[in-house]
Amino acid sequence: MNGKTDRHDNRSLVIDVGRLLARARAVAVLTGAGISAESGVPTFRGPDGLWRNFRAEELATPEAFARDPALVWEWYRWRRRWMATVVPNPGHLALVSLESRFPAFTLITQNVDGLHVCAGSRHVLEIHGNIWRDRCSRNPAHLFQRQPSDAAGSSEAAPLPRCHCGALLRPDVVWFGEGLNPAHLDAAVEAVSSADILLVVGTSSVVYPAAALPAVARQAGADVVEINPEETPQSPEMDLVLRGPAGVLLPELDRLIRQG
Ligand code: BJW
Repeated sequence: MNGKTDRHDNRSLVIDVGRLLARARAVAVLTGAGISAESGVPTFRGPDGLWRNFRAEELATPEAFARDPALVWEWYRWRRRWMATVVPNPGHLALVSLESRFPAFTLITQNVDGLHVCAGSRHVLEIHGNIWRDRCSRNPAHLFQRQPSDAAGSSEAAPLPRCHCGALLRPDVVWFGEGLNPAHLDAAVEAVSSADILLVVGTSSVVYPAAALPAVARQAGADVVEINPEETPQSPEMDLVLRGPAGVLLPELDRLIRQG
């Protein structure tokens, strides 16, 4: 198949997805790192997802933090400095616009960068937490909001942050082996179970329990659509697949919906 045919096929698929959206009353969207890639936030997996030869699975764990909190904080401070410089892209903004068109719309994100809320999305579940909050490693009720403007000063050599109780602080994010906030997970399951359509955008669909949400939606009768430039292990199960960047395809879908 040549590039021209690919583009033509994608166009007609975009129109198909636009038709599904036009009929829908309840929409759920599951996003992953890929939606922020066009803002300049590195994804986790693939050759560009490595940080100093470490994989996310080696750093985003309670064991890694217990073993070497300085290394884990170094990674998070590096990511915060990076994220402090980025802004929402057309993919985030298209989801803001789409939200206003449906009676029920839930945006479930695995991203911790806060860009959906920054863009203006209202009904957002940040199921893996938020990198701009610190939490006490001894008392999880002790939370501390950080600002992107603080990130510039957080050099790698700075002392590790501590709670007023003396314990180390950690980013308020969900690491491997840790449970998600049950209220967030319940709300996400409820949203995909009651959705007419679930858009799965920019995720490799390998990290659970988020990766189970498309199957939950499908079993409840929703159409499930993947938006990703690359094949994922779940692509064969999708009702429709749009191959391409979220920052192009989501604005196209939004335009179709606005045109009626
Ligand atoms: C574009 C693009 C463009 C690029 N446009 N797209 C069942 C089966 C097997 C294993 C498990 C299971 N249940 C649980 C597990 C274990 C584990 C797990 O899933 N392991 C797998 C790796 C096998 N899960 C857990 O441990 C979870 N906890 C749990 O289940 O606890 C049980 C429990 C219950 C009660 C008590 C105690 C325990 C927790 C998982 C937490 C994941 N955390 C991280 C770090 C968050 C903090 C941080 O950011 O620092 O979350 S890991 C990392 O992966 C991060 C992401 O949110 C997550 C998903 O990654 P994502 O978003 O998909 O990114 P990538 O990089 O993988 O993919 C990017 C995609 O974008 C690619 O496909 C590109 O093609 C695409 N793309 N440009 C559109 N322009």
